[in-house]
Amino acid sequence: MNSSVLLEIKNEVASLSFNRPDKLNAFNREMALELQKKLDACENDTTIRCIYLTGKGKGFSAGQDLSEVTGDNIPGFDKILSEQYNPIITRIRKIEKPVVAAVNGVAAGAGANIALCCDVVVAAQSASFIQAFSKIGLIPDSGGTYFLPRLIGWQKASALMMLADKISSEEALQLGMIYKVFPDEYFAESSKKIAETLAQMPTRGLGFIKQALNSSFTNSLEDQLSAEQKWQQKAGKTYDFNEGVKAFLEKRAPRFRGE
Ligand code: LHQ
Repeated sequence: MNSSVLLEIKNEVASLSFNRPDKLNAFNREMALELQKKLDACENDTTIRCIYLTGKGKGFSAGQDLSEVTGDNIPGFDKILSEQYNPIITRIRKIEKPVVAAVNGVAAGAGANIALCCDVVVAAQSASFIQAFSKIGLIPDSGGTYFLPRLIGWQKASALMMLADKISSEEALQLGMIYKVFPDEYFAESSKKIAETLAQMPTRGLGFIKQALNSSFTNSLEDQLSAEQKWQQKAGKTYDFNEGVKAFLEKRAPRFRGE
């Protein structure tokens, strides 16, 4: 049976592709648990230095598979969030490796918010983003109410969450929601290149940048300065820091190992 999340490793990049294309890669329980399992495998494999998340077919992900949340025997939303979505978001933020979201098509509901919690978010020209939740009486979950106001500001986040407007990748770029947009015909290649570049950089340093950013919006200045001090000390003890400085002084390209 084809897995709902495909894993391919090449050039030290682990590509994870959502694989329910007939449903625009909507998440059923199995797919949410499979994504968690594969994220764990990527975290533990030291040969993987960047994770690249994308979708098979036309969509990135349409969020929760709505056919699983109707009828009499549905699990409570408390269970769905604590078992399926919250662990995906916390894993992506905690993994000390860069995670690139390559949004190849529509990203709706939890699908959009999984993309937005990643470290670098790029989208194809024809992709779109929609905080679809309010259309069915729900609130943005999967970190939407945390990341979106931080990315684009309170007012725009509030309006997008309430109106559930579908916005193009160009609009998302202008709002500061995502990093770059690439033409559809070059999207796979251009987005993968970003992941491959990150995979050759000082992985541990990138992981520390991520940890420092995680605390940035909730810390006081003093606390954040202390956090920087803590992560910088760790960064200064890595092989790659040593190699980076040596290479600079020797006027040659560095050969980082991710150590
Ligand atoms: C789908 C879905 C889908 C099933 C497209 N489910 N089949 C957390 C906690 C607890 C409960 C609830 O949820 C959550 C988190 C959430 O994510 S809530 C938000 C859930 N997502 C949505 O409400 C989005 C629903 N989908 C849409 O609004 C549209 O499909 C979008 C805007 C994503 C794309 O529109 P189109 O490009 O026009 O595609 P389409 O609507 O024709 O969809 C293509 C197929 O995919 C279609 O199936 P069919 O058999 O008719 O070809 C859809 O039924 C199916 N599909 N989203 N979420």
